[in-house]
Amino acid sequence: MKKRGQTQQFDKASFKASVKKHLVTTYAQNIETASDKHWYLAVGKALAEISTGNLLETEKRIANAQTRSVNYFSLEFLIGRLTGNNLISLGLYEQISEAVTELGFQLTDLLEQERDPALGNGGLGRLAACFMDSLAAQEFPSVGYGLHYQYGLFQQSFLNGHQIEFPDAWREAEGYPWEVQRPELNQFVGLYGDVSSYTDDEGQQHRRWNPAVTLQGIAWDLPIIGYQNQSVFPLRLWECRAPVPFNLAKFNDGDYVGAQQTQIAAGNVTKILYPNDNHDQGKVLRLTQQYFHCACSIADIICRHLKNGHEINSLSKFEAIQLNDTHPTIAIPELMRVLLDDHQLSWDDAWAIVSKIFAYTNHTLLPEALETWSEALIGELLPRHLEIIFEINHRLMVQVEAKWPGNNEIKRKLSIIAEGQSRMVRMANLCVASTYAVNGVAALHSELVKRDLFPEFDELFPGRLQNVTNGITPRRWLKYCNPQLSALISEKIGTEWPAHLEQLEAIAQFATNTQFQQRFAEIKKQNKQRFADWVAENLDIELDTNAIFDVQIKRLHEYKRQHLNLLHILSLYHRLLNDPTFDMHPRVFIFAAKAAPGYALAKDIIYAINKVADKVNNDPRLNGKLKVVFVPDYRVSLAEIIIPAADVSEQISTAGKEASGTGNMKLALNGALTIGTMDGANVEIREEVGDDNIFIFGLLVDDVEKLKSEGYNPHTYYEQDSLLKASIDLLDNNEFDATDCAAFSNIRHNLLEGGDPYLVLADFADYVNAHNCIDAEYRDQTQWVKKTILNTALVGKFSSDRSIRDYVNNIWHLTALPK
Ligand code: 26Q
Repeated sequence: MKKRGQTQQFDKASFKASVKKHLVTTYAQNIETASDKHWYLAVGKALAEISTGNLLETEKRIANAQTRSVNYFSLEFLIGRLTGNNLISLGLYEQISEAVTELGFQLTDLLEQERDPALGNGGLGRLAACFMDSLAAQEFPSVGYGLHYQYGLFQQSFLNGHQIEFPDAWREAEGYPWEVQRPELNQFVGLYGDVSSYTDDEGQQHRRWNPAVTLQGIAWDLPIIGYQNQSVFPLRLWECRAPVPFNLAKFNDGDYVGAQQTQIAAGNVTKILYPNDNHDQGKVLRLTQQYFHCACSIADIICRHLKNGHEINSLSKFEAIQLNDTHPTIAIPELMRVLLDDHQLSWDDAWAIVSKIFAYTNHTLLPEALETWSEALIGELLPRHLEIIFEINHRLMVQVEAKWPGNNEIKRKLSIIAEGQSRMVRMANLCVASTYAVNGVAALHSELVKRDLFPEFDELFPGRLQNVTNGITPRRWLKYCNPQLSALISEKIGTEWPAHLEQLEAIAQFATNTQFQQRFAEIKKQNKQRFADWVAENLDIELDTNAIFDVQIKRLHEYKRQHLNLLHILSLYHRLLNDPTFDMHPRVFIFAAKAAPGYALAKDIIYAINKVADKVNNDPRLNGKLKVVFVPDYRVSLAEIIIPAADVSEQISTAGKEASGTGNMKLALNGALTIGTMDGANVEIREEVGDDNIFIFGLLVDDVEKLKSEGYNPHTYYEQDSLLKASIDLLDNNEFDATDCAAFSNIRHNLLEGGDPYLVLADFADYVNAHNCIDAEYRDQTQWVKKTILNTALVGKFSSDRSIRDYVNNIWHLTALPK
């Protein structure tokens, strides 16, 4: 047998020939005149030749290993640019760089040509991408299933401070070089129609769904390349098209245009990613997307299982399905339907399989984000699935009755169907009832899932509710995005750490070593300069790299409290102008965030920050001590240059609201100190880095609940804290915006008259205090640098490799492919 090496065999001459071939034959460009963009595309295609070969090899190895695979179902995969990262995984970065230089280009320039595939909103989608990377790095058999959206998350720009949105055609005109179609895997999907009964030859009663509409699923694979191990696993994305021939009857009637109607409708299904984050809207098209995704993916899994020579009854032995939040929940009744109606299994046999295949990850406790679908809508779109959901619910209610006889209150709470004006299907309840494991995404969050969200389910199904703390891939979020720090670390502790992040602990011993501190600090400075150059070039704002770079980068949401950060900035502005004794180290506040297009207050907060930025950046009275930069169009590739440049990481959600956060992990890994509440994974970051190396402030989860139940009144804080009053009043006196103060007064109104639902005012004083500590401690550079080194050293736990091993050991029960 051919031995598989650690890194890819490489022949520079044939690679260069392949690039040229693609330039001419795939992209129809002349070698002499082709642009950087076309050279990038051709390099991508030449590399994809290698990864596609390895993908097929890995597929065979999995089939031969006769082992269990996990199928990660997610409506979002926020993978970021692939080329640079894949070069690292292939172990070919240096060689390709050389080859590209010989072709007359700089590899780094070509890599800048790649658009981010923005097939996700934020944390949940990025988590899915990190998990795929870690599955491949550790060679656990896996497939990611998602949607091939034509347009990813909107592109954001600012017009007079207001967010405006543009469609994101991430594949551009030429297509994405890394993707490959798999026509033999295409699927058909039904929708609408009715359900009928029939009796088979043996006198058995069956149900049959007769869909009124059929869609076609086109399979596209993106390669997930294992870190220096040559295994490649598919991220399989389904594109929806109308099946050909479309409406033949109409076509033959001469209604050529009418015959294409269905094609137009089918084209809508995967046209666009919904831009909501932590908010459910209940749109038919969204449910159609979810079902389309699940039907294609379930069909693909079963095809693979049967093709590998297995019986349908052994499905759960070979396949696990992880549901990334409730978004793909409809896969549960879909698999039941296929087993019952297509494979004619009994309910009990089908349920025995289904209830051993699915596991569900919960990412939120926010009520507005818990998905429900109207019974009427599901009944219309998926009539057979509604019947199956009713039957699952009926059996659940029988179990509840057995455990709590006569207790209708618990029945009402646990029921999959919520009673009310219009009956709703609760997707989270369906998940908990049908899966063998449910997990939260950080220790605190998982406790709250048990204590507040599903206490009775926890009693009914002991052990089902678990925790798997999130993680991030160290390949993209340290090795790739921070090459200088990576080189320094490798120099000290060897080169194995990207695959074994716990080894970083060994650099803690250098935290007080003066020479190491100097080099660490110098690298931070250079990363700050790299970002400052980017800001100067793209936003025309000059930044001083001696200032503290204070970073809040994440979706814009009230619970994340960008407006608390804004109030603190206003307090500094107020003090600089009104308190002659006030001194502060220069600070740059860096924001990047997209607001959901329909989220008015979130957009007002963006506008207000932009207006404050305009003013403070140009106010000579501030002596350059205060700068505010709102970087437009936040995306993975921007995070890759902001994160290594950060001194301070803002993780300031109201306690109990942020399930985990993962930006907190990326920033700490790159040596930023966290200012944060006791929320989500901040709690565990504090545990790892120690209290001296993090700035914790604010109410705890229990304080929040107590304060709310006692009747929280923001006015008392406003009246009693003069700095808070001065800061809030700045929102209302045309200081920053002479023309349109609506945004400012909306924020003020939300905080004072609107009841301040996220307790911004209650946490303000403690937040300001924590910032004062940061200011004081930053001035002692020796101490500060020591703390930043310890942050990098002590966050190895947050590698997504560890998260994946937790899933593997406690939930999926997989074995890695043999070497
Ligand atoms: C739901 C219904 C209809 C349309 C869209 C949605 C929708 C889409 C995306 C609902 C939620 C999301 C995304 C949620 C999300 O990103 N949650 C974050 O997940 C991270 C990974 O676990 C956590 O770190 C964050 O704390 C959590 O907010």
